[in-house]
Amino acid sequence: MGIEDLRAHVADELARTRRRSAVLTDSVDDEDLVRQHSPLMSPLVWDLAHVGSQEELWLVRDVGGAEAIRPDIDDLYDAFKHARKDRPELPLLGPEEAREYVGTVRDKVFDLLDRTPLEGRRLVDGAFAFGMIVQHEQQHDETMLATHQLRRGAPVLTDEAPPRAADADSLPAEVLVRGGTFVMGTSTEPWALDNERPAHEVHVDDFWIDTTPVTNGDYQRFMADGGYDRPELWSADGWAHRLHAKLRAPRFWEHDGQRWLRRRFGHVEPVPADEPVVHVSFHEAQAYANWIGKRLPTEQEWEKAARHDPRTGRSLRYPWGDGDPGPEHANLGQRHLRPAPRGAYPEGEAPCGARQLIGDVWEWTSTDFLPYPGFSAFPYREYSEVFFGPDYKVLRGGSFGTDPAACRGTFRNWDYPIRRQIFSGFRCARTPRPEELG
Ligand code: AVJ
Ligand code: FE
Repeated sequence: MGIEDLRAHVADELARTRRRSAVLTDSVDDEDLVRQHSPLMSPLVWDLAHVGSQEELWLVRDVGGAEAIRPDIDDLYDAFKHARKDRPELPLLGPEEAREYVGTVRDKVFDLLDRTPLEGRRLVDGAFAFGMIVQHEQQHDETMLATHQLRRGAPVLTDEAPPRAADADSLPAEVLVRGGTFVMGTSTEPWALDNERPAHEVHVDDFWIDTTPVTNGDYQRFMADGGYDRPELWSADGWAHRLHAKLRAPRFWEHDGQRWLRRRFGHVEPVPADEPVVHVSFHEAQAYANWIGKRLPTEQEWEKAARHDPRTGRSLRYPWGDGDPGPEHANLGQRHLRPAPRGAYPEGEAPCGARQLIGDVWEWTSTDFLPYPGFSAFPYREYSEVFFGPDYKVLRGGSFGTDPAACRGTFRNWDYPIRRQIFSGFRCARTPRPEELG
């Protein structure tokens, strides 16, 4: 892409992303905008002004070298200074002030975009800082969508039904990925964040991986078989959490005496058996995997299933190849506010035959969030480095709430193993028995 095309592309992405942020914040009234819908989440009005504040810090000040617009509010919107549960008590900008502030910042960013060379990947003159800010806002759009899911009251968001695949019923339950090395991570993907870098070779042994994510129907069989009452299926931490939090079903499920219903953005509906299960914690995913005699995939296995092309030995950008995600490939971008039925998106299939690796639900892996060999924090330690360690588990693939520009075959998300207000699901993997390999 030439520099002028890149400039137009960045401008389009900024504008497109802001339109989604506006839908998420203009669709509720002021009372809902400033309210805390769960102690796990910020008020929506905090996310909105935080998006503007990061854009002011990273682009207007650091890249543009311009004077601060609102130095008095830096602290309020610093995610490290105040826990989410404490944010409603802060003297936050009100709805109108927040909208005006993000608009002022954005005007300055468009001026800056016009005079930035956009060459290379340096913070001061490259396109990366703009790409990072676009992705930061998109990540908050997903966070705000999760807040919408926690909000009580009538539906305010609209969506379309996701597609169904004609061959869904004939898919195998699992596919085999042969052992060997592959290239994990990337050194060339322009908008890849620091934790996805650098590209490095990894050896992975033979493994089976589920063709699709585990569905609600599968998960209900685990529940009906006493899954929530059998400590031997859970890790020690998982079982302690299961008892403490009184878990008995995925988040947002309710039993009406006859059947399971789920709340979904203000709708209450029977749980659809053929949709990937969503709003489960790592601990629940792990218990399910134990129950069915499998395990969660490692992060390395997940990425190999999603990217390795055995015909060429190369790692693809996405399961379907190197082209950007289209609506035919994956359920991304908040077009559908639910996962697509099991087996959807045949055109998004990976070389190994697995489907729905990108989009639909974030998939828990068994791997702790750690740096790749050769990692270097860029542009700030606070994006990922401060989170590395055993407290966070890696999730892969993005969800229906993730923007296509904020998700790649290499993209890494992370969260605490107890979290389930995010759009999290999983698929299982297992090590082959010798007689299965031939
Ligand atoms: C990558 C989703 C874990 O929301 O904590 C947003 C993204 N970082 N603002 C988060 C993020 C700073 C991050 N996750
Ligand atoms: Fe943020």
